[in-house]
Amino acid sequence: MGFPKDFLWGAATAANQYEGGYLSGGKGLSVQDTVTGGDGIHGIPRYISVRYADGTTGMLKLGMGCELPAGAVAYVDEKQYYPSHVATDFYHHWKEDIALFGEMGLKSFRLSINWTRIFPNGDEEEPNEEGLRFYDQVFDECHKYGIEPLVSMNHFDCPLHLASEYDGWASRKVVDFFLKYAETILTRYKGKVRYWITFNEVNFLRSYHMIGITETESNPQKLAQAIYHILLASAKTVRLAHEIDADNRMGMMFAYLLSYANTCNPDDVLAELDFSRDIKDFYLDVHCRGYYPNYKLKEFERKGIRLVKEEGDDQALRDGTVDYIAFSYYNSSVISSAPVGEEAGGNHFGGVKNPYLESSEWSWGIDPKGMRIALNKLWDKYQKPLMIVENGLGAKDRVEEDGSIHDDYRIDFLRKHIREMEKAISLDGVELWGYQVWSAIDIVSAGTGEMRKRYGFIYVDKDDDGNGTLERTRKDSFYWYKKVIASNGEDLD
Ligand code: BGP
Repeated sequence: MGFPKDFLWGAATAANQYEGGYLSGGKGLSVQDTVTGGDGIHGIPRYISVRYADGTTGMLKLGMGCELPAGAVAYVDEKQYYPSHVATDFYHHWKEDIALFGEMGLKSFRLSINWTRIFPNGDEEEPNEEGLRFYDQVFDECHKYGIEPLVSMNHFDCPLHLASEYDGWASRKVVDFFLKYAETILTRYKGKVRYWITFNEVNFLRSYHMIGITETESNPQKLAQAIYHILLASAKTVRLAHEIDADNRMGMMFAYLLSYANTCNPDDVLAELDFSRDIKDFYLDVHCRGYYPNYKLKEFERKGIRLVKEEGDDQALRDGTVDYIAFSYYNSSVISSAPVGEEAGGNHFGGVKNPYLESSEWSWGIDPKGMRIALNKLWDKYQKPLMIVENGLGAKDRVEEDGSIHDDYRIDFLRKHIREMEKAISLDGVELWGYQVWSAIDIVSAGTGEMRKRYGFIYVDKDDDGNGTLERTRKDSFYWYKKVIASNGEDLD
């Protein structure tokens, strides 16, 4: 019973939400550096500052249906506030933060490498040594505390130069630029990093601010080609990583949107099947089986999409299947064939509101049992080891007069999910390598750009407008998780 002895209890972050230092140490601009802050609770969206082909500029609202027209590029407008520029400043606090992670007893720490810290424009011949040195220090410091780094090569991040000059991932050249970046970091950090993720939430990589391509909505052929390039780059990276070090454990990462059919009406069941295939199964099938599934090929046929491939590509996909499946799990969704009732919120997709579940302040349905279901579905289908690399609660925290933060709601959320995870291991026999809570420390929200939507075990003094001392304070959940880890998941009180 219980968790395996070497279970990776950890916590996660992402460079564009945490690192800051956006132009320090030779770093170049990333598309994320052109995205403003927002306010999810008050419905204030995030914007990208855009320069159009005719030279005019404007602010483009991010969200469903938003796209940059061909020829448009994003830029940094000095009058705007961009949360990624400082974020919660890991760049200048890494020593202090890793010491706190060590104190909490983390066995693993998930972070992403900023592509533009290593290749500022993305297409240089030589990497930026100062950027490489930064992560050397970070990984060495992690090992000092016995923390295993778990590294995402790409977390919603594309060099701005690649977006402006090549139309991002729409260009085949970007596959080679990414491989060069991957080879550089795999070689440099050999022996320091063993657990890798190629792309974060690969099933959400569809918009300009993540993959740097224009016409994401109006040109399905171009989007399908860009996604193909990403999947190909990922597969080639897996193969390369195994060649560089047979000890490397290569994972793909996707957002597990567990979905239920709204009723037993076969139309709802079919709608759920379509949704699942489109939003998650397709990506898993390619990464785990090494080829495009028939339902996707048929969809391409119907839509008149023809992928442009090069010789050897099919083999590369087959050779690059992953060693383990990493996924984020926040909420489940309900799918209906016809519009009904109230919409739910969620990690990129809400669906119909589930009457059996409670919701977070941001209306994400809380579904711990869904996590057990997700683990079982994945294990049954692919028989590959699993790793939960994001799970957590975004909530507003209150700092008491004495400086303490009583985040019992977060503890309650995590406790319920850990119990279900334990059942999946001990009752269902799922092979689970680890659990990375989102997030190790407070960072900027990816969806809304807010600071007030906090996930961390450690509070960072900073508000939605960028004001604050950046001082770090342990929350109650910090001490609680420390106990959980020390007891290998037995003491959840
Ligand atoms: C996932 C992303 C993370 C993270 C998390 C929480 O989709 O991989 O980057 O931020 O969701 O989402 P949010 O920050 O929008 O609350």
